[in-house]
Amino acid sequence: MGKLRLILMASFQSLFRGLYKITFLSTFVHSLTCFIAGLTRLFSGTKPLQTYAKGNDIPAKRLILYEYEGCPFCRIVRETLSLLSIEVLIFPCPRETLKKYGHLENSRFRGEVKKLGNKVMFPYLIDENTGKSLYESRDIVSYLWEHYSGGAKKPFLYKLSMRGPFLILGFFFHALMRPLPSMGILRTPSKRPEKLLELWGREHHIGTKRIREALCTLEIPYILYHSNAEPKGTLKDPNSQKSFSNANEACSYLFASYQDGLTTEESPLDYGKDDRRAKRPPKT
Ligand SMILES: N[C@@H](CCC(=O)N[C@@H](CS)C(=O)NCC(=O)O)C(=O)O
Repeated sequence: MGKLRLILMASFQSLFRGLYKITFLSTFVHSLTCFIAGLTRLFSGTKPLQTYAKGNDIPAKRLILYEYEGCPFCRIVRETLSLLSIEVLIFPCPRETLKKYGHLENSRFRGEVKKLGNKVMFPYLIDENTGKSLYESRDIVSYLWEHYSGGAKKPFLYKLSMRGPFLILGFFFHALMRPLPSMGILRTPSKRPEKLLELWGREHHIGTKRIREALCTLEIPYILYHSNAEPKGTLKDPNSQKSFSNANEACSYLFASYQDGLTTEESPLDYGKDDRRAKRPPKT
């Protein structure tokens, strides 16, 4: 990663830290930055595929995804799940540190991925319907199309968003626009809820994204429904019987109810400090 890019990202991080402290600006800045991040991904997956509404190929058992919000490879998998309206059980695996690739010490779910797939890399998808487990975002996306698209055609904008330049643009702008550790990048220690939380929404929907970020940093597992059964951005917590449709309220509730320590606070300048020449795990 170029030094200049890291400096730029660190500057944006400081800028946003300041802006979010100004209460009346905070919601506007959240919305604007989520919107720009979505725009640079061409809002891929936000509009469901119409043919899928007929109910073709719905997985009998819910798919399971280990991922985190700050990971661009996880994003393209979520975009595809959203486009195909597939519900999924999410186990959030934010980083413990930016300094080291695949670091695992206190994380709630990273250890499960290591045990199941033998490497700490995301996204990681498990499909109990076929007994398949997959790393590699591109492989997962192809798998989803092959098994759960009902033979539908890929929409033009979705195909475009998967091309190199848009992947790079999306990655870069997302990192600039949503740079704070608590935006689903680094972990915030939390109490684990007994029952799974539930979230309705689509990829790049602003309210849904903000709630996903909070659930992610707090490592709270949840069912993500890509359906219209509830308005987008609805969060339900069966542990307290509470329901929210406002992202500010939902995020405040999540932190007040479950946070149990401080978010790992690092700057993009820490990226790769402890493993500058770390090798990516080999493809299996
Ligand atoms: N080629 C893989 C790359 C996956 C990858 O490098 N994921 C990063 C997150 S974006 C990762 O797992 N990093 C290790 C970590 O988070 O500690 C893919 O397309 O899925």
